[in-house]
Amino acid sequence: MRPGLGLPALLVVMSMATVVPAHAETFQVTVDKLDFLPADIKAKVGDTIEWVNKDVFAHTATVRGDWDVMIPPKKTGSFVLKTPGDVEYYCRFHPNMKGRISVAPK
Ligand SMILES: [Cu+2]
Repeated sequence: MRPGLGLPALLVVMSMATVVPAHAETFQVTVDKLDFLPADIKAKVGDTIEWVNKDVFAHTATVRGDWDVMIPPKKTGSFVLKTPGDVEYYCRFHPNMKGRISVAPK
């Protein structure tokens, strides 16, 4: 008996992998003990920032007058960068937590 499903299943897996756009990156920022690490990131439009919260309380990544990402305790929050420029973000619950993203055009 020949196993009939092996090759088609492999092709499906390979075509799924090619759907991911090669040029967009994901940057991880660890949130630990009231700190964004790294606090300074260089990215470009279309990239994703993913915050990984190691603390047992919630944080946010908030840009005044613009976007706001909730980062629940022991979970992640993410945001896709849409506009170029330098952004400074902070946590609404702990305003002395600060980070910076320098967003280059695509
Ligand atoms: Cu916070």
